[in-house]
Parts: sequence; structure tokens; C-alpha cells
Amino acid sequence: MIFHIVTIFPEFFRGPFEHGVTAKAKDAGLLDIRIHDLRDWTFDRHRTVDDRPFGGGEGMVLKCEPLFLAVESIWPERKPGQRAALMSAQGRRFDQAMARRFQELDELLIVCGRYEGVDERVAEQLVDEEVSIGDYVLSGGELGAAVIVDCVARLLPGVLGHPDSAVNESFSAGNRLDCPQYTRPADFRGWKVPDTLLSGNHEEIRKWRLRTALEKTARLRPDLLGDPVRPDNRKLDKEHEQRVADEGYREE
Ligand code: 9D3
Repeated sequence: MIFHIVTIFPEFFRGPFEHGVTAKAKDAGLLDIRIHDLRDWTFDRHRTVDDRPFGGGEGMVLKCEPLFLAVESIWPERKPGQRAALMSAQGRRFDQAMARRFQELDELLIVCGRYEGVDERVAEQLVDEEVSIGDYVLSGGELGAAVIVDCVARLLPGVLGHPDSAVNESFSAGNRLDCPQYTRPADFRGWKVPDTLLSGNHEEIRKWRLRTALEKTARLRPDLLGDPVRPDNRKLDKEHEQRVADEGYREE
């Protein structure tokens, strides 16, 4: 599979893909990651990629022209197995199901947003979809692009050591969290590994793993079990609101 990443920070991607699963997949020829510097498609003295927003307001917006030229020169014509995504805070949230869909592609092109945003015509006319990695504010799309490459790369056939480890977890992902895991020593500073795991009774171990996975999911991610609200977060949000009221605290 080929990933194209269009960015104003090509150096950002020197590190993240040179380790672990993505490095192995690249070496094995299963994966090719091509980083494209957006400024290669600017032709003025200052290599301008951004401009002030129409209608006024803070910050700068990524311009259409370099982004359209970049994608149109990477793909002079579009083939069926190619898809382009814009990383943006306004996108649909990336999840394991989206990763599995991307894994079917021959090529995924990821445009990294920056500044206060990207000219909306990029989302409307240039890319196939707009993708966010979660409900928090980043300063650009580069970390999101790295997240997507890592997540999709490890699903590619032949990348993981055990052929069915990706299948097993894709079954549980989205339904519940993994069960707790332990390794030696069986007693660390008096904190003991649950007896069941040391018992050798595989039926008891299976039941223990299912029960603790469900307990942990109910405690940390009740939303996965059908509860739309995360009670702990609600409490944290209340506390935050109280701080705002008390001290006029503001984000950013
Ligand atoms: C604080 C600025 N926001 C309101 C005016 C809008 C905004 C603009 C640009 C918020 C974030 C960004 C930069 N973020 C991304 O490009 C981004 C992102 C993210 O912020 N969160 C989660 N996923 C992604 S993917 C790209």
C-alpha cells in the first residue's frame, strides 16, 4: 500500500515511521510512505501556502492552489483504489472501522491541515473525506496522519507476526476493552497476579478474562457498552466549569 502525505512540515515524518511495525512493513515492501512538501507547489518568492480568512478573523487559512496542484500532480488521474483524506478538526472521527476500510486501498493520500484551517474548497472539491482523530484541539494534521498510517499499516496482510492477531482484536475493538494482562514476577512489591491466571485452568482463565474485560469497560468506557455518557468525564467537566466560574479560567 502507498501512503502519500502532503504537509508543510515534511521533517516531522523523519522519526515516526522508522521504528517498529511501519519500519518492518516498509523494509518488507508491503508499505511505501511518500512525504510531499506542500511548498514544492508554490511559485512566489516566499513560497506562500496560507492567507488571511475572507470575512475577517484570527489566524491564517491554507490556500487552495498549492493543495490542488500537489494532489493533481501526485495523481494526474484518479483510479478506483485511490482515496484522499483531509486531516482536520472538523472531520469524521477516525476509528478501527475506518482503518479497516483504508486498509483495502492501493493508495491513501493524506492532506495535513494547519493554521486556523483549510480553504473549504479542499474538503468539498479535492478530497474524498475529512478526518479527525478525536475531540481535542491539535495544532495541525501531522500527528493525525501518523496515527492513521500506524493504525492502517499494522492491518496490512503480512505485517504482523501472527496472521490472526489483527483479526482477533478487530472483533473485540469497538465492543469492549482488552482484559488486564500480567507477566513475571507473580508478586511485585506485594501486588500479586490474580490466582486464576496462575492456576493453569484454561476454562477458569477464559471466564476471568471475559469478566474483568467487561468490568474494566464498564468502569472506563461505559459508552462502549451502550451508555452514551461517561460518568467520570461528566464529573470532571463539572469541576472544570466550577474553576471557570471561580477564577475566570479560559482555555488558550
Ligand atoms: C482553536 C481553533 N479552532 C477554532 C477556531 C479551529 C481549529 C483549527 C485548526 C482547530 C484545530 C486546528 C488544527 N487541527 C487539525 O488540523 C487537526 C485535528 C485536530 O485539531 N483534532 C483532532 N484531529 C485533527 S486532524 C487535524
